[in-house]
This record gives sequence, C-alpha cells and structure tokens, in this order.
Amino acid sequence: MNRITIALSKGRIFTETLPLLAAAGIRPLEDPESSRKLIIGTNRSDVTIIIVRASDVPTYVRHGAADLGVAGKDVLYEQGAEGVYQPLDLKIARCTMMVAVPAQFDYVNAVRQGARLRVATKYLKTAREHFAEKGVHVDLIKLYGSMELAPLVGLADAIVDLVSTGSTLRANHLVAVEDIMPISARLIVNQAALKLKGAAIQPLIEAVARAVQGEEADVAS
Ligand code: PRT
Ligand code: MG
Repeated sequence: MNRITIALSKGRIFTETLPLLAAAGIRPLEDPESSRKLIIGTNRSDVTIIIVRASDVPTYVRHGAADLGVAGKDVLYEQGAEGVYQPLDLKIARCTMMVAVPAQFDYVNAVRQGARLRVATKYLKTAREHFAEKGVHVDLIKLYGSMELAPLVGLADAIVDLVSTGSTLRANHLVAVEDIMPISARLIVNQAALKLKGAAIQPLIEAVARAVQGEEADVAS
C-alpha cells in the first residue's frame, strides 16, 4: 500500500482544508490546535497529516517528506515553487497582497516626487518586483511578522502585507493604497511522488478538485 503524507499548517489553512479533505474521504483523527501533535493520523490508515509552519509547507513537499501540501500563493510566489506541481487552486484562505501606508501619508505624492520609500515586509521578492515594475525606488526592510507596526513607530513609510477583512489595517490607522495580487491557497504535490504513487494521489487530487468546484457553485448560487 502506498502511504500518503499531507503537509498542512495550523489555523486557517488546516480549518479551510478540512472540508476539501472530507470530500475526498479523509478525516483527521485529532485537532492539531488541542492535541499539539505534529503527526496526525486520519480515518484512512494510508494517509497521514503533518503540521508545519505555513512557510515551511513547500520545503517538506519539495524534499518529498510530504507527498502533498497546502500553501498560500504568497508563500509559493515568494519562495518559488521549483520541484512541486501546483495542480489546484483551492480557492481557500483568500486575501490580497497589498501596499498600505499610514492614513496621513501622501503615498501618491511621495511616489510622484521619486522619493525613496522605506517598505517593511515579510515578502521581499514580491515587494521588490512590485516597486521595480512601477519604477519606485525602495529600501526594503525584512520583518517576520506584525508588519502593521513598522510605519507607526517610524521604521518604514509603507508595508507590503496580506489583507483579508481590513480590520488589522483599520485598527492601526493604515490604509491600503495598491493591490499587488490576489492570494489563495494551492494544493502542491511532490513531482516524484505523483509519478510513483499516482494511483493513490491522482484520485485524491480529483476528489479535491470536485469539492472545490462544488464550493464555487455554492458561492455562485
Ligand atoms: O502565523 P504564522 O507566523 O505561524 O505563519 P503565517 O502567518 O504564514 O500563517 P497563517 O496561518 O497566519 O497564514 C497562512 C496563509 O493564510 C498565508 O500564507 C496566506 O496565504 C493565507 N491568509 C489568508 C492570510 C490571511 N488571509 C491574513 N489575513 N495570512 C495572513 N493574514 C494576516 C495578515 O498578514 C495580516 O496581519 O492577517 C492580518 C490581516 O487580516 P485582516 O482580516 O485584519 O485584514
Ligand atoms: Mg499568521
């Protein structure tokens, strides 16, 4: 029997992937939030879920430590997705990569005047490419989280970060000034695993694809 390992991160990715896995007949036996376990069995003896940091999912899949995984497009774009197939946009964990500034900061004018913008972000590649395309000179400041704080304490003029409801921006008196790209989570698959264990993995991908289409139809109706 081919064993299948699926890498997921705790939080929204895990929660929103559950119904898609359920549609493929896969149900985790434990909740990673309460059990604190990093290896979780499922109702199927051949399928195991491993819990990793969101930004580590592509690494586990690329190296074949997991056969499949679910990762945000933000993570895949930033790291590059060499060595992994991305057969499905799961349309979950949706948000937008945006540029945001303090409400009182005149972004349009700063850009027009060709000022050097200080931009704090976890997404260096994404930010570098975005501003290069616009011809805006930036000094990028790498952060690992809480980007929203940076402009409030004078570390940066602007941030590049994910926005979903907008409440984090509002709570910190920031406003979005540019959309960079829409983000959703993707199913990723190790290329060798797809060849070697295709008989087990292919039906799983197809079941998840049908579930995604079903969800979409629900949203549309
Ligand atoms: O939290 P941790 O540092 O462990 O890792 P992570 O932040 O990478 O993981 P997690 O679970 O928070 O996010 C996993 C994936 O969910 C991301 O890679 C995105 O693809 C996706 N996603 C969807 C989001 C959001 N929506 C989102 N809103 N990831 C993060 N956020 C954050 C955002 O960075 C900002 O701080 O939520 C805040 C804004 O939310 P709103 O609702 O206030 O706009
Ligand atoms: Mg987070």
